[in-house]
Amino acid sequence: MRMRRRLVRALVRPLALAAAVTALSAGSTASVAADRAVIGGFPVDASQSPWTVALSSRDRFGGTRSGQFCGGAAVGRTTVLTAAHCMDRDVLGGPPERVKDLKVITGRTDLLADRDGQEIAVRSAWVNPAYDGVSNIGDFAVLTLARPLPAGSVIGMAADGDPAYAPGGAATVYGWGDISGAGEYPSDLRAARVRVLPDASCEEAYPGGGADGTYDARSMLCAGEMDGGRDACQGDSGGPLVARGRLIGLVSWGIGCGRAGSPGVYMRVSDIMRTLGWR
Ligand code: 4AZ
Repeated sequence: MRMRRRLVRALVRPLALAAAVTALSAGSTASVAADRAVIGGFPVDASQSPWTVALSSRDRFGGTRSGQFCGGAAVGRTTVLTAAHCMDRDVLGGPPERVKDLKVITGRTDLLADRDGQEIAVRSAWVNPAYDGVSNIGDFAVLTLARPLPAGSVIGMAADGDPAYAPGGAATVYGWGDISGAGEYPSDLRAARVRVLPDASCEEAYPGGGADGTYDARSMLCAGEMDGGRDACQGDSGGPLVARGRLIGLVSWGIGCGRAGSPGVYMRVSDIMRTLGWR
């Protein structure tokens, strides 16, 4: 495991992933899966967060966990927000339109339960052209689906000035990502309760200038626990951070997962709305 990394990777290691799944299904790490989560989380049913979708390509990531490699948040019946870095060439092996089986999965708690929920093809992917993989600024993309998601799958976005962004407030992050920071991918959806943190916490943790990203308070949101323990991790990228029932963030980056002094960094949804002219 790399101790320091600029996270910006979805699941770029399908083989490590397959090994982790084997370990989980063999039961050797089942207790870890049972009591941790995202990092420090708990299991949730897909019906409790119907706007949390999995991004999938079995061609690219293998079929065991339904091809899941990132998360996404449904903000319209045919519109899903995710992270731009999930659409990177080094994640997908080429531009998204070349990934013929790129889909979102809705209504499936357990990625091993291939028949649960629905798989909906991605018709087109718009990747923010201003995304900068060094600072991590602008890490979002908009997926347009070939068919609508089921009714009730959409979450409202918190506009600029919404109290849901206030530091100290409770928020929840959802995903199928690494539960330990060591490449242990669960098959079931999980969630972790975190807090919205002051921008200063992430400005201190991520001042920029090195190989790590740079925290930009205008377009990013800082969340987690200063003592660590609850956080998003690899494979959760693009997925939702929700407060007061509204979408406030998309999982983007951080150093490591759940480490004290290194909170999670999210794309700030109000700034995505501003950039897209959605208001
Ligand atoms: C990742 O690798 C990643 N702790 C996403 C979020 C966080 C860390 C890593 C936040 O995609």
